[in-house]
Amino acid sequence: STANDSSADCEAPPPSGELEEDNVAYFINKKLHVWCKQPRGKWELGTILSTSGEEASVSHSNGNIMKVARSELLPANPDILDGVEDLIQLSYLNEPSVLHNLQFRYSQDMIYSKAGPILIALNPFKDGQIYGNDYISAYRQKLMDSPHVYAMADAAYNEMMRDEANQSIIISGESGSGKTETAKIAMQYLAALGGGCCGIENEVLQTNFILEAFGNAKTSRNDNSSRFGKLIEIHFSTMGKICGAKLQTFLLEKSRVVQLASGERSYHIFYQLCAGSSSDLKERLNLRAASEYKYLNQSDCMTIDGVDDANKFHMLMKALDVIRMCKDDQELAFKMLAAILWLGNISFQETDNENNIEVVNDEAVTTAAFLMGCSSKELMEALSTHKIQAGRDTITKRLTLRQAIDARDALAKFIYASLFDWLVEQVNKSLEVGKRRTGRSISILDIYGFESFQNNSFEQFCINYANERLQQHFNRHLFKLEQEDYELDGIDWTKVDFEDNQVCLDLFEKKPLGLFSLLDEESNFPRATDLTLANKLKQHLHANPCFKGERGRAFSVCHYAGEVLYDTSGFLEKNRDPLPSDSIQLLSSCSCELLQLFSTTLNQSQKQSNSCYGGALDSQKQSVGTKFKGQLFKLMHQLESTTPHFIRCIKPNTKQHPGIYDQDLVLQQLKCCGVLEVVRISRAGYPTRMTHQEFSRRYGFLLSEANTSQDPLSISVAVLQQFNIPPEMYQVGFTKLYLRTGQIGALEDRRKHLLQGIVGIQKSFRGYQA
Ligand code: AOV
Ligand code: MG
Repeated sequence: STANDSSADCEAPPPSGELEEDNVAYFINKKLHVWCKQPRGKWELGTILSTSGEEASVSHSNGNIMKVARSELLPANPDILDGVEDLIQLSYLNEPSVLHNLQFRYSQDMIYSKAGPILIALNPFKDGQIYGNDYISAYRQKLMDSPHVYAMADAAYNEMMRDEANQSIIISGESGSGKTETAKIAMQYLAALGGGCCGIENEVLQTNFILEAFGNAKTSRNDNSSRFGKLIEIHFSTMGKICGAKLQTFLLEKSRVVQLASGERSYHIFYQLCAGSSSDLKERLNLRAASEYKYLNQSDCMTIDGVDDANKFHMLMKALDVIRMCKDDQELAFKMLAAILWLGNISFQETDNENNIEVVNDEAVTTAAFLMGCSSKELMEALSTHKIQAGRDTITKRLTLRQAIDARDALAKFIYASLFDWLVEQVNKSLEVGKRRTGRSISILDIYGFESFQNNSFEQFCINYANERLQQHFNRHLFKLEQEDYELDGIDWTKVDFEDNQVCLDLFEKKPLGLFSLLDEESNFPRATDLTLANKLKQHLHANPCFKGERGRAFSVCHYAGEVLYDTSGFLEKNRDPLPSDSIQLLSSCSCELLQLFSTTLNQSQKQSNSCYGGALDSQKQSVGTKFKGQLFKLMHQLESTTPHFIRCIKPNTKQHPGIYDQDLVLQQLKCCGVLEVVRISRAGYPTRMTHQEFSRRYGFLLSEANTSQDPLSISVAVLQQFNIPPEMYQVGFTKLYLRTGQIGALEDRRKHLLQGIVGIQKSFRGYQA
């Protein structure tokens, strides 16, 4: 144990947040634990034996004594604080203390913790038996109050009912950290509160299954990775029962339909369809085994351990029934999937020496054309030629192999993305809220967290921008909460500093000189290359402190979560996301109703363009980046009218195994998801808050002179004075006492000592009696 074995010398300076000159002696004296940074970055517990100059001699728990630089030491919390539920309760809020506390809890299967208003969820990678109806009612009846998704969902629900204010639960974290599972757990809680009528709450839960089939895939980091962002807005009746819901999705990863990394799969639905469809359906769609399709077999991975795709397909069909999608529509959707798979098997051959190609007329072409409702000839033409209108004449140009492959893949991607949007629309129709109410909804946002890899491309660029926006929302909310609290209680607010990330957001959003604007400008320019883009960015943005030009096609952005190096390769193409006019033409002439619908929707959003082979972005078409930015603005606008609740999911290891806690990995995520930022903000302020009643009850008896006043406020102030707590370390509010970090430690220490003394006396007294 730490602090109870030395004589009470209360004139020693109370420890402040860091290990500083004036409290090292205190630590040595009291043999208090410190964190000691090891050569490989890990932190280990030890006690300081002595110091000389900038060096300290530290003894570790294994008996080793080492010389360490003083700067490598941080104060550790007393054992009594091991595993506290809220990190803010820690006397010392440094990185190793936060890491240790979470690890301590994780090792005891306590996967949820709080950091002030945030819920931290560590992925257990096992069924912890902490969900289900018994737990739901325990939280509902306040029989349990330890940190849990249920507790947060309950708080959101109660606030909604009490204030008639819309709520949001914002979940973020990196891939595989548990966002989607957490969202489902929150929905499960809300659904258990009951539905208005006809099992609408069950419908809401079933949507998860449908969305996951079409929008999730196995990646190297998560066997069930969501490849899109999702906001579900759940509406409640005046009685507090679910009465409808609305889904919004963001930025589906289209490239996965046509291109797979090794060890990864395409969207679950393709494998489910191939494995689970009835022989009748197989015949109607001319379906083969998944391994016979190039879009699927290009990766070495066709199955997922422990997952039965055929069974999943049956569950999917049930879920589609639950949301009342008619069998005809279901069949249409499956037909589109089969068409995509057959499109992928279409191949090309060169016709002459000039690199001109034609489509190989085989089963792939006939089946794809049949499923799409066009002739093989029409399909072959659209994939191998480009028609240009020149006055009254039409000039037909043959495509090169690269162009033909791109045209084929663009068509497949377009059909899949349109199908996904259509599906979301069908789900929304089925969950539609009768009359649009406000004031009684809870929105749950499950969106990709900050990403920083070796190689970061356009996807990371968009994702990280989204996180930058969410981070600002989060900071402002936190700031507001703190400010309200302080001002209400009459304490001096100016002594607290916050940082904002507006400069970084400006870098992305400013017009005309921001990342998105410049990217669009360059996308409009036919001769532009990724290199000219990079140069343009460097030329115009070098003055922004969050921007750094790098060598060649690269640039860096200083995000709130750290610096990320982006490679502009592919940026222009991904931002333009072209679909050749010939393909658009083809789609509108197909007899398949869905394809007609898709092409009409496309035409509504963009005027038909003449060319995309020049490389330019069609002037009428919105770029992917701009569209995403627009969606995000709308999202932020929606969220701003809600009371937010934040959940940060953390992945304790990359192996997806239970019981492994990788400190470095956790630390890096705590940084990325802003938990350390909260800790920092709390440290800047006065994290320890106790009402005068609580404080005087807990520490009043430590006063050496009996205080004549019974008033809790004057007792509190007397305690602070007796223990020489410097005035800059606390503020006295109307109702509460606000203390800087670390201050409560010294008082607790004193209190424990005195209490132990009392217990000791009682024990010996009892012994005497016996
Ligand atoms: P993600 O949504 O954050 O990743 P998931 O929610 O899909 O991550 O979680 C990944 C896996 O972790 C799940 O399939 C479960 O096996 C396990 N898991 C997560 N949370 C829990 C929990 N509370 N209890 C038990 N197991 C859990 V991504 O969608 O990849 O960003 O794009
Ligand atoms: Mg997910």
